[in-house]
Amino acid sequence: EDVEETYIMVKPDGVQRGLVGEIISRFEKKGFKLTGLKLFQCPKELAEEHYKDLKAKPFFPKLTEYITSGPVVCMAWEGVGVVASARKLIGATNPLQAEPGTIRGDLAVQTGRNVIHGSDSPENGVREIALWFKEGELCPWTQAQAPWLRE
Ligand code: YYY
Ligand code: MG
Repeated sequence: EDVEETYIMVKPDGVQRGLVGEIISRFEKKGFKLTGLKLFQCPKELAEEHYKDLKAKPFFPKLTEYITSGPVVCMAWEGVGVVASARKLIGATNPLQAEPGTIRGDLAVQTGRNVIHGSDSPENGVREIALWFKEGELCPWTQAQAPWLRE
């Protein structure tokens, strides 16, 4: 099995609404391993680089304004199948379409305030973690519960 890494970020609305603990808790309980965590005020250039594939979209200026409107919580999570699994835990982009039980389905109502980001592929997981974390900010460690999560 391939161990993957994914970049997860609580967006400014999630921080302002006091949802950080709740969101981290869902990934912890699932059994993934946290390897990076910080509260961070994102500069405009970084928001634009992170969302560069959406540059041509009409909502791009509002999106980068939203992401830079307050501190975000940046996280790196590691695990087998973590990229696709995190996307399932997060739910659909439009929170009104997100299933109950997902983070967006339970905690948000609008696409422009959908509280969380998660990488959409293993390649983007690697790219985004390198973009948001500096050398030395990530912390490799051995998870004591590992043998209780996987045979
Ligand atoms: O990966 P995910 O966050 O679920 O959606 P993307 O299609 O990558 O879009 C990134 C981000 O852009 C989305 O979380 C909210 C915002 N956005 C928007 O404001 N309006 C849209 N119609 C589509 C996306
Ligand atoms: Mg995306």
